[in-house]
Amino acid sequence: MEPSVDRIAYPWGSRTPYGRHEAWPTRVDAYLAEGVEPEKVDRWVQAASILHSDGDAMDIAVVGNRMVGVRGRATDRVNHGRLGPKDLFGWQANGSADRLTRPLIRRDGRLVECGWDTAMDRVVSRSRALLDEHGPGSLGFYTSGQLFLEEYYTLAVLARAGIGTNHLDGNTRLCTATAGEALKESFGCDGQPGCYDDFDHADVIALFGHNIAETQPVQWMRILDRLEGAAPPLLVCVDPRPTQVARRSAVHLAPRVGTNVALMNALLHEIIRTDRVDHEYIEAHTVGYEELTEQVRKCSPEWAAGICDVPAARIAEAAEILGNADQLTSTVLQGFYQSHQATAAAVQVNNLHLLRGMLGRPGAGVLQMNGQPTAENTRECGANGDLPGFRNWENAAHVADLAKVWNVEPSAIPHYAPPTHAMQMFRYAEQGSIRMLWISGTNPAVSLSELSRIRSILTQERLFVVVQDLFLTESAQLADVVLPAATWGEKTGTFTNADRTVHLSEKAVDPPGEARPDLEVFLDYATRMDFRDKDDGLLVKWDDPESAFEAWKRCSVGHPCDYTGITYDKLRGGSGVQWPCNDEAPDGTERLYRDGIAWAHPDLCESYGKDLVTGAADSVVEYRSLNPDGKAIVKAAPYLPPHEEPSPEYPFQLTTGRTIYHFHTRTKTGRAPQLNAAAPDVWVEISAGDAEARDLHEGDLVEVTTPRGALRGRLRVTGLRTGLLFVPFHYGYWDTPAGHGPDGDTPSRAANETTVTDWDPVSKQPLFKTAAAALTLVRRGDGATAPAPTTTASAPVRSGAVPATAGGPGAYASQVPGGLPSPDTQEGGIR
Ligand SMILES: Nc1nc2c(c(=O)[nH]1)N[C@H]1C(S)=C(S)[C@@H](COP(=O)(O)OP(=O)(O)OC[C@H]3O[C@@H](n4cnc5c(=O)[nH]c(N)nc54)[C@H](O)[C@@H]3O)O[C@H]1N2
Ligand SMILES: Nc1nc2c(c(=O)[nH]1)N[C@H]1C(S)=C(S)[C@@H](COP(=O)(O)OP(=O)(O)OC[C@H]3O[C@@H](n4cnc5c(=O)[nH]c(N)nc54)[C@H](O)[C@@H]3O)O[C@H]1N2
Ligand SMILES: [Mo]
Repeated sequence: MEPSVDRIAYPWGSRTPYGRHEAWPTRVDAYLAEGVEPEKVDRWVQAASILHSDGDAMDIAVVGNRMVGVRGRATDRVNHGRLGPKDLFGWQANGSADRLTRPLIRRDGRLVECGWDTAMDRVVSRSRALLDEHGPGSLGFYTSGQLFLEEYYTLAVLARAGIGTNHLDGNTRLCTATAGEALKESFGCDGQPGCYDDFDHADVIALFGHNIAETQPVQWMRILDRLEGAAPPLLVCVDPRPTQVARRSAVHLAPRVGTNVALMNALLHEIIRTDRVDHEYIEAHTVGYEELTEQVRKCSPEWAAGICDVPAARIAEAAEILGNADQLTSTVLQGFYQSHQATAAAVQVNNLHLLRGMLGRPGAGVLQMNGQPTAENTRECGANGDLPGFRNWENAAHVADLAKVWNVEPSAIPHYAPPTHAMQMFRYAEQGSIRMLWISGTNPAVSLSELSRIRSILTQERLFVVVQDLFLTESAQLADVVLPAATWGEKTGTFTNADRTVHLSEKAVDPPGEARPDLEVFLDYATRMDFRDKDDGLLVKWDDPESAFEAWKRCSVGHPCDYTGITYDKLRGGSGVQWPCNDEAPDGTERLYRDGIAWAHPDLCESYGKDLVTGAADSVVEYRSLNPDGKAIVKAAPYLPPHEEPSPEYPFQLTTGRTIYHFHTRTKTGRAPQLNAAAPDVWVEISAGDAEARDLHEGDLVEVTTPRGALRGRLRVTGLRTGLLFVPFHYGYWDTPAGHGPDGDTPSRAANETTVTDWDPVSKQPLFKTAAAALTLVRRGDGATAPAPTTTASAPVRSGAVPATAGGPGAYASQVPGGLPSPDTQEGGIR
């Protein structure tokens, strides 16, 4: 028997310690459904995880036409065989009995089943009528960070050059818009500078608003293994909650939410004051250093302490560690990206790396992290608010080049204004100029801010809504046409993780019923709409995943995300490959900017930059005069207070986020028994001090109210900072007894009932992390406990008071090599 571990109780499994600059040992994790012996598996089909941006490579075990388990791929550069809890158990959702198997159309107010012809006819006839009557601007496409590259590229071609609409964006707007924007502001172009291997070499790892332990658990295993090996790294954590990352950090800074820029400016102030600046690097590779020096001159730790409510000495200590690092690796995610100064804050992390010359070598890298598994592809393929291949919509040569690839006139590609961002698309739909919204692979009726508003937009009579999904989600229930999609494991395609690693994910089983891969749906639409190029040839010239991939390669030639050296065959059998991959780099590229900044030249850059306070775009003339030689741009920003501050009526700050066991709106993880049981319902986290002051206790049923709405959940008393409440945003209404919370019989439980319609002026990413809220007691818990995990940031302050989270017999997964997890890495109740 292979050793096995309850991977709900021990999400990170056991340790395989390794020393600095050594290779991370492999550990192959596998889980097979109960009763399935390894020798009974018919075949193992290569894939990668689709439940976060890590890109954990895995094989799917198949018996007949049924998925029965998964196993990590030892040869892959990303995970060296390891899988996280969602990887191990999440695949079960594919086989769920309530999958959509036939298209649905709304007839007399109700959704009824129909055939594909009927459904597509309805979509096509509405598209045609709108094009005739209202023009291309009346059609909008809101897509995902969870489809495959081939699907986004096809969608981008048909929406931009087929329909000719500017209204195409992804839920990546909610997710990684700031990552892309921060990279453009600093380096002139999107593209992740660092990679995961940097964790092997770093002596300091700094995590800015990133709960990597829960949201990329496999990379956290890597960091845990380094912490237990020779020459462990020092961690610096910036997060208001006591995450596992915070618990293992040398310095944990827990700022008031929404004050990241103040904190960053103080850290930069200290780096400059103590002259830990790599002046040679600054001179050779950057512009803008003087402005930054000026901006942070007065931002002492004492100044920031007053704003962030973090001791000045602690800030100085963090700066000391960052300033003394030989090899600094930093990661940034939603604690920075989903707030009012998102881009401004994320750019200051880039500045830290530029100041310290920490770029382009092992261990010296910044990861402006992605969240979703395929968000990178949404961005590269131009299915977000950008043009494909990181082309600059304001640069006529870039548009002409794209037009050549597509064989259309440049005027056929809308570039009269910036591509419309998702928040604006919903505004246009609200106001009536967008009259058809095709939503694929996202569930805005749970994931967008201010849900009462989203529901009222989607249910308008004049708006024709198409939803393409696996399940009858909260959003699908509001649609006019529902298209049943095949997903991961049921279709073939590629996708790219947060460190530019491209994986192939192959079809393992047939989709249920008449469900179709998204690519087929988009191709079918293109055929029915009869989109043509300028020679009257077909606009979309491919007909399957591999030919779509080959078409994308032609679009990517000579661009940062150059895929020309990658083929499906190259991706089979071994490890994923990092772009750029071409003749000069046939095996892919570990790090960007090894030989200086490559894509910031005015003729090459993806963007001419924006003002970090107002978001106003700079002109090409301004950019050329600022950065004629295409160096990195050190861009300064002043701190501005959050838009919504606590008041007597709403005395708390409210932030939202994730738990390790669930993915987003739980359409998959809510249908995987082990994952669902670990965190079955919403909860509300409060600090011990606040709980005591208000005589509130673990398990009390409370209501959280903001000017937008309210939700109810049981209380968990944790070590998060005073004055703050936290609510996970995973819980919508599909598995509650009666309809949508606020309109139905069940009280609402979706975090986004309370969040605000507001966004970062630069990246347009919505503000899910900062709001002000009131808290009231609804009912005493009387011995009940919150349905929150004990293994994570949600651990109760009093361990022992709450039963420890465990998965039991159904959650044991094998690990090779084995060994038992050490209890001291599992703070929070596991004994
Ligand atoms: N288990 C799991 N993993 C996931 C996902 C999932 O749903 N579940 N989703 C994937 C996706 S799409 C994404 S985008 C990523 C997100 O990954 P993360 O960004 O790591 O996750 P979040 O929980 O949204 O936010 C991270 C942290 O931000 C902190 N925070 C809140 N406000 C502030 C602030 O003002 N300042 C600072 N410094 N920190 C703050 C929170 O306390 C929280 O711990 O995860 C990916 N991985
Ligand atoms: N309050 C709050 N709100 C947030 C956040 C937060 O931290 N706090 N985070 C934001 C972030 S970072 C993100 S990424 C979003 C995520 O928000 P959503 O994108 O709305 O969340 P998901 O539940 O992942 O929705 C994806 C949908 O696609 C379907 N799907 C899965 N695979 C396929 C496929 O292959 N084809 C098709 N057609 N459909 C598929 C799933 O069933 C699901 O309904 O939420 C955002 N909202
Ligand atoms: Mo995300």
